[in-house]
Amino acid sequence: MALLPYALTRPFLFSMDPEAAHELTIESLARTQGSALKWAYASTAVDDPIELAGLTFPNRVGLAAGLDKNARCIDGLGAMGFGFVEVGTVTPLAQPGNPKPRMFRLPQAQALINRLGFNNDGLQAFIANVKQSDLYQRRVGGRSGLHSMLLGLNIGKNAATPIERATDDYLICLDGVYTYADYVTVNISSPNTKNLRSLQSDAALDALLGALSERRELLAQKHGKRNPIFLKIAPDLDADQVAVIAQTLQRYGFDSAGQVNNAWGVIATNTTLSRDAIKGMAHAEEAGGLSGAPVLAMSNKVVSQLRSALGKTFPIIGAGGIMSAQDAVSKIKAGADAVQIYTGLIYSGPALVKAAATLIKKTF
Ligand code: FMN
Repeated sequence: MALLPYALTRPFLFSMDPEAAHELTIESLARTQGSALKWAYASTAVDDPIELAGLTFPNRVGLAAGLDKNARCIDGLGAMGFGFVEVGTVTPLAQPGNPKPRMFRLPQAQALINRLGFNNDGLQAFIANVKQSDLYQRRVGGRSGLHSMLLGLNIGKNAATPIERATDDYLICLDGVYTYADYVTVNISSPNTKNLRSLQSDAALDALLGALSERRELLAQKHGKRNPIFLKIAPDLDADQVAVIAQTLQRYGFDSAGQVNNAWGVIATNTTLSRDAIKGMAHAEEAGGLSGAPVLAMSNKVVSQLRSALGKTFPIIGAGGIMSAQDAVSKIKAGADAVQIYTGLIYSGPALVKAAATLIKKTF
C-alpha cells in the first residue's frame, strides 16, 4: 500500500477512522521499509545541504514529530526524501493517551484536530526501535549510508508526572535518547498534556533549560559528541511571550562573544488551540490541537518574531500548515532555516516532500 500513488491511497484512507488509517499506514510502512525502500532514498532525496546547529542537513524538509511516535518507521519515512526525520514524542514510561476517538479530520479546512495525549510505548521500546533501524545499523557499522538524513528524537513527560517534576522526565529521556540522536527536541508545547505549556513561561523555562544544558555537558563528555537541543514551542503565544522565550534561548544559545554556540535551537510551532479559522465546521469544537492549513500564518508569525529577536544565525526550524511547496517557501521567507511537515503529508501525500525540497532549492 505504501508504494501506491497517493491519489489512489488517499480516498481509501479517508474512508476510515483517522486513527485507524494512521495505524494502518504506520504498520504498512514498518513492514515494507526493508530492502526495496532502502534504495528509494538515494533517488528521492533532494540534495540541498545546509549547515545548522553544527549539523549538515541534506535538505531543508523534515518530518514533524508525532507521526511516528514509537520510532517504528525511520527508514520508510526516510525513503520519502526527507532531509531529517523527527520521531516521538516519547515519555519515560509507556502510556495509553486519551480515550478514543481523539483524532479528527476537517477536510474543508485541510486540517486535523488531535488530542492523542502522548500515547506511546515508552523510552525503552522507543530506543529498541531506533537501534533496529537501518539508519542506525549503518552508522554503527561504519557504512556510509544511503541515508545521510538526520534523526531527531523528541522527548516529553508522562501525564502522571506532576508538572513540578517535569524536568525529571525530560532528563530521563535525554539520558536515554542522547547517543542515538543527531538532535533532541524538548516538547513543551503539546496542548494535550495538562499544564505542559506552562513550561514555556519565564522562570520554569529558565530552570528547564539550565538543567538540560548541564546534563548535556555531562552526556557530551561521556559520548564524545555534543548534540544540539531544539525547544518546540506553541503558536498560541503573544509577542511578549515569544520575546521571553527568545531571551531565555539567548541566555543558553550564545557564547560569551555573542556567537551562536549551536547548543540550542527552536522549533516553531506545535498545534494551536485557536478555532478562529474553522468556526462552524464539523469537529471544530473538539478539544485538542489544530494542525494543517489554519496554522500556517500563525506559526509563520512566531517564526518571524523569533528570527528578529534571535538574529540571523540562531537555528530555527519552522513547522505548521505546510500543505504545498509554496507554503514551505513562505516559512523559509518568514525566517526558518528548515521546515517540518505533518498534516500536509496526510492531505497531499509523500510527493509533497520532494516538491517542497525542490522549490526551496530553486528559490534560495
Ligand atoms: N508534535 C510533537 O512535538 N509531539 C507529538 O507527539 C506530536 N503529535 C502529533 C500528532 C498529530 C496527530 C498531529 C497532527 C500533530 C502532532 N504534533 C506533535 C505536532 C506536529 O509535529 C506539528 O508541530 C504540528 O502538527 C504543525 O504542523 P502541521 O500543520 O504540518 O501538522
